[in-house]
Amino acid sequence: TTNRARVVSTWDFGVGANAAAWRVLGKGGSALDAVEAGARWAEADLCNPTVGRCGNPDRDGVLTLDASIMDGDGRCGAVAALEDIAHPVSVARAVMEKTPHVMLVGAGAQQFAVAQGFEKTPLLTDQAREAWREWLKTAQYTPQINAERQQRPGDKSNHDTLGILALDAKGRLAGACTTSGMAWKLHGRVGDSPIVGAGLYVDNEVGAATASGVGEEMVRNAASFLVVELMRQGRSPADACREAIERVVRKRPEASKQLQVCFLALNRDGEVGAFALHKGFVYALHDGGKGPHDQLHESAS
Ligand code: SD4
Repeated sequence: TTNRARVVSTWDFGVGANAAAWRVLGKGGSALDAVEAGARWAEADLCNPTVGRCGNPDRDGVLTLDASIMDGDGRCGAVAALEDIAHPVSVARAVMEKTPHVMLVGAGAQQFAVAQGFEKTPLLTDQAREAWREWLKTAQYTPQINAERQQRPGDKSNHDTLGILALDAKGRLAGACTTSGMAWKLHGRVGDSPIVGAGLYVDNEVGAATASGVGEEMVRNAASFLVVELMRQGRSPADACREAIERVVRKRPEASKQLQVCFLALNRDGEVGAFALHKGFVYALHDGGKGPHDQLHESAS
Protein backbone atom coordinates (compact mmCIF):
# COMPACT_ATOMS: atom_id res chain seq x y z
CA THR A 1 0.00 0.00 0.00
CA THR A 2 1.11 3.57 -0.65
CA ASN A 3 0.91 4.65 2.94
CA ARG A 4 4.04 2.77 3.89
CA ALA A 5 6.22 4.64 1.39
CA ARG A 6 8.95 6.65 3.09
CA VAL A 7 12.55 7.70 2.92
CA VAL A 8 15.13 8.25 5.65
CA SER A 9 18.56 9.84 5.37
CA THR A 10 21.53 10.53 7.60
CA TRP A 11 22.36 13.96 9.05
CA ASP A 12 20.59 17.26 8.58
CA PHE A 13 21.35 17.42 4.86
CA GLY A 14 19.15 14.32 4.70
CA VAL A 15 16.22 16.72 4.54
CA GLY A 16 17.25 17.84 1.06
CA ALA A 17 18.08 14.33 -0.06
CA ASN A 18 14.68 13.11 1.14
CA ALA A 19 12.88 15.87 -0.75
CA ALA A 20 14.67 14.82 -3.95
CA ALA A 21 13.85 11.16 -3.28
CA TRP A 22 10.23 11.98 -2.57
CA ARG A 23 9.83 13.54 -6.00
CA VAL A 24 10.28 9.96 -7.23
CA LEU A 25 8.57 8.02 -4.44
CA GLY A 26 5.55 10.31 -4.20
CA LYS A 27 4.69 9.58 -7.83
CA GLY A 28 4.79 5.85 -7.21
CA GLY A 29 8.40 5.51 -8.38
CA SER A 30 10.72 2.79 -7.23
CA ALA A 31 12.76 2.86 -4.04
CA LEU A 32 15.86 2.32 -6.19
CA ASP A 33 15.21 5.41 -8.34
CA ALA A 34 14.36 7.37 -5.19
CA VAL A 35 17.59 6.65 -3.32
CA GLU A 36 19.65 7.39 -6.41
CA ALA A 37 17.86 10.74 -6.80
CA GLY A 38 18.44 11.56 -3.14
CA ALA A 39 22.12 10.67 -3.31
CA ARG A 40 22.57 12.66 -6.53
CA TRP A 41 21.12 15.69 -4.79
CA ALA A 42 23.68 15.36 -2.00
CA GLU A 43 26.50 14.87 -4.50
CA ALA A 44 25.67 17.89 -6.64
CA ASP A 45 23.30 20.47 -5.24
CA LEU A 46 24.82 20.51 -1.85
CA CYS A 47 28.21 22.02 -1.24
CA ASN A 48 29.29 20.01 1.75
CA PRO A 49 32.87 19.12 2.70
CA THR A 50 32.06 15.43 3.03
CA VAL A 51 29.98 14.37 0.01
CA GLY A 52 30.61 14.72 -3.70
CA ARG A 53 31.86 17.99 -5.15
CA CYS A 54 33.21 20.32 -2.44
CA GLY A 55 34.40 17.30 -0.47
CA ASN A 56 37.65 17.55 1.46
CA PRO A 57 40.56 15.74 -0.18
CA ASP A 58 42.92 13.09 1.15
CA ARG A 59 46.29 14.03 2.64
CA ASP A 60 47.84 14.29 -0.82
CA GLY A 61 45.21 16.85 -1.79
CA VAL A 62 43.25 14.45 -4.01
CA LEU A 63 39.45 14.24 -3.71
CA THR A 64 38.36 10.60 -3.97
CA LEU A 65 34.75 9.47 -3.75
CA ASP A 66 33.10 6.28 -2.51
CA ALA A 67 29.50 5.21 -3.19
CA SER A 68 27.21 2.22 -3.24
CA ILE A 69 23.64 1.39 -4.14
CA MET A 70 21.62 -1.69 -3.28
CA ASP A 71 18.20 -2.96 -4.23
CA GLY A 72 16.15 -5.10 -1.87
CA ASP A 73 16.31 -7.99 -4.32
CA GLY A 74 20.05 -8.33 -3.69
CA ARG A 75 21.41 -6.45 -6.68
CA CYS A 76 24.19 -4.05 -5.76
CA GLY A 77 26.94 -1.90 -7.20
CA ALA A 78 29.74 0.24 -5.83
CA VAL A 79 32.67 2.46 -6.70
CA ALA A 80 35.60 3.38 -4.50
CA ALA A 81 38.38 5.95 -4.71
CA LEU A 82 36.75 7.46 -7.78
CA GLU A 83 38.24 10.77 -8.98
CA ASP A 84 36.74 13.62 -11.02
CA ILE A 85 33.27 12.16 -11.60
CA ALA A 86 30.39 14.16 -10.15
CA HIS A 87 27.93 11.34 -9.52
CA PRO A 88 29.54 8.28 -7.99
CA VAL A 89 26.15 6.85 -6.96
CA SER A 90 25.06 6.73 -10.59
CA VAL A 91 28.33 5.09 -11.59
CA ALA A 92 27.67 2.53 -8.82
CA ARG A 93 24.24 1.91 -10.33
CA ALA A 94 25.80 1.45 -13.76
CA VAL A 95 28.24 -1.09 -12.27
CA MET A 96 25.20 -2.92 -10.87
CA GLU A 97 23.15 -2.83 -14.05
CA LYS A 98 25.69 -2.93 -16.85
CA THR A 99 28.50 -5.16 -15.64
CA PRO A 100 28.77 -8.67 -14.21
CA HIS A 101 30.60 -7.12 -11.20
CA VAL A 102 29.63 -5.34 -8.00
CA MET A 103 32.55 -2.99 -7.43
CA LEU A 104 35.07 -0.96 -9.41
CA VAL A 105 37.86 1.13 -7.91
CA GLY A 106 40.18 3.99 -8.76
CA ALA A 107 41.36 4.40 -12.34
CA GLY A 108 39.26 1.45 -13.52
CA ALA A 109 36.11 2.94 -12.02
CA GLN A 110 36.84 6.25 -13.71
CA GLN A 111 37.55 4.56 -17.04
CA PHE A 112 34.23 2.71 -16.79
CA ALA A 113 32.38 5.93 -15.89
CA VAL A 114 33.80 7.80 -18.88
CA ALA A 115 32.91 4.88 -21.17
CA GLN A 116 29.36 5.11 -19.81
CA GLY A 117 29.16 8.78 -20.75
CA PHE A 118 29.90 10.38 -17.38
CA GLU A 119 31.86 13.57 -17.78
CA LYS A 120 35.31 13.91 -16.25
CA THR A 121 35.44 17.14 -14.32
CA PRO A 122 37.63 18.52 -11.53
CA LEU A 123 35.63 18.53 -8.27
CA LEU A 124 38.05 19.94 -5.72
CA THR A 125 36.94 23.43 -4.76
CA ASP A 126 39.23 26.32 -3.76
CA GLN A 127 37.73 26.10 -0.29
CA ALA A 128 38.56 22.43 0.04
CA ARG A 129 42.10 23.06 -1.23
CA GLU A 130 42.42 25.85 1.34
CA ALA A 131 41.16 23.55 4.11
CA TRP A 132 43.72 20.97 3.06
CA ARG A 133 46.54 23.55 3.13
CA GLU A 134 45.43 24.51 6.63
CA TRP A 135 45.43 20.87 7.63
CA LEU A 136 48.97 20.41 6.27
CA LYS A 137 50.25 22.87 8.88
CA THR A 138 49.71 20.27 11.60
CA ALA A 139 49.03 17.22 9.43
CA GLN A 140 47.29 15.46 12.30
CA TYR A 141 44.64 12.90 11.52
CA THR A 142 42.09 13.16 14.30
CA PRO A 143 38.50 12.38 13.32
CA GLN A 144 36.08 14.69 15.17
CA ILE A 145 33.31 12.96 17.07
CA ASN A 146 30.59 15.40 16.13
CA ALA A 147 31.63 16.99 12.91
CA GLU A 148 28.22 17.32 11.37
CA ARG A 149 27.27 20.80 12.52
CA GLN A 150 30.62 22.45 11.91
CA GLN A 151 30.69 24.58 8.83
CA ARG A 152 33.46 26.19 6.91
CA PRO A 153 35.44 28.38 7.31
CA GLY A 154 37.74 26.85 9.89
CA ASP A 155 35.78 23.65 9.46
CA LYS A 156 37.38 20.72 11.19
CA SER A 157 34.83 18.18 10.06
CA ASN A 158 36.26 15.12 8.46
CA HIS A 159 33.24 12.91 8.23
CA ASP A 160 29.55 13.00 7.27
CA THR A 161 28.15 10.63 4.75
CA LEU A 162 24.80 10.58 3.05
CA GLY A 163 23.15 7.23 3.71
CA ILE A 164 19.61 7.00 2.34
CA LEU A 165 17.04 4.21 2.65
CA ALA A 166 13.64 4.05 0.99
CA LEU A 167 10.52 1.91 1.00
CA ASP A 168 8.24 2.37 -2.00
CA ALA A 169 4.51 1.96 -2.54
CA LYS A 170 5.01 -1.60 -3.73
CA GLY A 171 6.85 -2.53 -0.53
CA ARG A 172 10.27 -2.65 -2.15
CA LEU A 173 13.34 -1.40 -0.30
CA ALA A 174 16.53 0.18 -1.59
CA GLY A 175 19.46 2.13 -0.23
CA ALA A 176 22.43 4.22 -1.28
CA CYS A 177 25.47 5.67 0.37
CA THR A 178 27.79 8.38 -0.95
CA THR A 179 30.79 10.16 0.55
CA SER A 180 34.18 11.71 0.07
CA GLY A 181 35.21 9.56 3.03
CA MET A 182 37.37 10.70 5.90
CA ALA A 183 39.11 13.98 5.11
CA TRP A 184 42.90 13.73 5.17
CA LYS A 185 42.77 9.94 4.77
CA LEU A 186 45.71 8.14 3.19
CA HIS A 187 45.54 8.22 -0.60
CA GLY A 188 43.83 4.97 -1.63
CA ARG A 189 41.93 4.53 1.62
CA VAL A 190 38.48 3.01 1.17
CA GLY A 191 35.83 3.40 3.85
CA ASP A 192 32.66 1.49 4.62
CA SER A 193 30.32 3.41 2.34
CA PRO A 194 31.10 1.46 -0.85
CA ILE A 195 31.40 -1.88 0.98
CA VAL A 196 28.13 -3.76 0.74
CA GLY A 197 27.34 -5.09 4.20
CA ALA A 198 29.44 -2.45 5.96
CA GLY A 199 28.08 0.98 5.00
CA LEU A 200 24.87 -0.28 3.41
CA TYR A 201 22.75 -3.40 3.29
CA VAL A 202 19.23 -4.00 2.00
CA ASP A 203 17.04 -7.09 1.95
CA ASN A 204 13.37 -6.91 0.93
CA GLU A 205 12.58 -9.78 3.32
CA VAL A 206 13.69 -7.79 6.35
CA GLY A 207 14.79 -4.19 6.00
CA ALA A 208 17.67 -1.87 5.22
CA ALA A 209 20.52 -0.29 7.14
CA THR A 210 23.19 2.32 6.52
CA ALA A 211 25.98 3.85 8.52
CA SER A 212 27.96 7.03 9.04
CA GLY A 213 31.06 7.74 11.06
CA VAL A 214 34.51 6.20 11.10
CA GLY A 215 34.16 3.54 8.41
CA GLU A 216 36.89 1.25 9.66
CA GLU A 217 34.59 0.27 12.56
CA MET A 218 31.73 -0.58 10.19
CA VAL A 219 33.98 -2.76 8.04
CA ARG A 220 35.36 -4.53 11.11
CA ASN A 221 31.86 -5.46 12.19
CA ALA A 222 30.10 -5.97 8.82
CA ALA A 223 27.85 -3.50 10.53
CA SER A 224 24.98 -2.77 8.15
CA PHE A 225 24.62 -6.47 7.45
CA LEU A 226 24.65 -7.04 11.21
CA VAL A 227 21.84 -4.52 11.72
CA VAL A 228 19.71 -6.21 9.04
CA GLU A 229 20.40 -9.66 10.46
CA LEU A 230 19.43 -8.48 13.95
CA MET A 231 16.14 -7.20 12.52
CA ARG A 232 15.70 -10.58 10.85
CA GLN A 233 15.90 -12.11 14.30
CA GLY A 234 13.04 -9.90 15.43
CA ARG A 235 14.73 -6.74 16.74
CA SER A 236 13.13 -3.39 16.00
CA PRO A 237 15.26 -1.06 13.84
CA ALA A 238 16.21 0.99 16.93
CA ASP A 239 17.17 -2.09 18.95
CA ALA A 240 19.15 -3.56 16.08
CA CYS A 241 21.11 -0.30 15.71
CA ARG A 242 21.76 -0.16 19.46
CA GLU A 243 22.98 -3.74 19.57
CA ALA A 244 25.31 -3.14 16.63
CA ILE A 245 26.78 -0.13 18.46
CA GLU A 246 27.33 -2.35 21.52
CA ARG A 247 29.23 -4.75 19.28
CA VAL A 248 31.46 -1.93 18.04
CA VAL A 249 32.21 -0.88 21.63
CA ARG A 250 32.90 -4.42 22.83
CA LYS A 251 35.42 -4.90 20.06
CA ARG A 252 37.32 -1.65 20.67
CA PRO A 253 36.29 -0.07 23.97
CA GLU A 254 39.13 2.45 24.15
CA ALA A 255 38.98 3.59 20.53
CA SER A 256 35.19 3.90 20.84
CA LYS A 257 35.60 6.82 23.23
CA GLN A 258 37.19 8.92 20.49
CA LEU A 259 35.23 8.12 17.37
CA GLN A 260 31.70 8.39 16.12
CA VAL A 261 29.68 5.53 14.65
CA CYS A 262 26.01 5.97 13.66
CA PHE A 263 23.47 3.50 12.32
CA LEU A 264 20.13 4.16 10.64
CA ALA A 265 17.66 1.39 9.81
CA LEU A 266 14.27 0.97 8.14
CA ASN A 267 12.33 -2.28 8.21
CA ARG A 268 9.92 -3.61 5.63
CA ASP A 269 6.95 -2.35 7.66
CA GLY A 270 8.28 1.19 7.48
CA GLU A 271 9.52 1.37 11.05
CA VAL A 272 12.60 3.57 11.44
CA GLY A 273 15.30 3.49 14.10
CA ALA A 274 18.76 4.87 14.74
CA PHE A 275 21.50 4.68 17.32
CA ALA A 276 24.86 6.39 17.60
CA LEU A 277 27.92 5.80 19.71
CA HIS A 278 28.03 9.45 20.75
CA LYS A 279 25.44 12.20 20.96
CA GLY A 280 24.92 14.42 17.94
CA PHE A 281 23.68 12.12 15.19
CA VAL A 282 20.49 13.25 13.49
CA TYR A 283 18.51 11.77 10.64
CA ALA A 284 15.69 13.00 8.42
CA LEU A 285 12.43 11.17 7.70
CA HIS A 286 9.98 11.96 4.91
CA ASP A 287 6.79 9.94 4.68
CA GLY A 288 4.86 12.10 2.29
CA GLY A 289 2.49 13.83 4.59
CA LYS A 290 1.06 11.40 7.12
CA GLY A 291 3.62 12.41 9.68
CA PRO A 292 5.69 15.54 9.89
CA HIS A 293 7.45 16.35 6.63
CA ASP A 294 11.20 16.18 6.58
CA GLN A 295 11.45 16.11 10.28
CA LEU A 296 14.88 15.86 11.82
CA HIS A 297 15.16 13.30 14.56
CA GLU A 298 17.81 13.23 17.23
CA SER A 299 19.24 9.74 17.44
CA ALA A 300 19.63 7.99 20.78
CA SER A 301 23.23 7.28 21.74
C1 SD4 B 1 33.94 6.74 5.79
N1 SD4 B 1 31.80 6.41 6.82
O1 SD4 B 1 34.49 6.91 4.72
C2 SD4 B 1 32.56 7.29 5.98
C3 SD4 B 1 32.64 8.67 6.49
C4 SD4 B 1 31.42 9.10 7.19
O2 SD4 B 1 30.19 10.43 8.48
O3 SD4 B 1 30.45 8.50 7.30
N2 SD4 B 1 31.29 10.12 7.78
O4 SD4 B 1 34.47 6.16 6.73
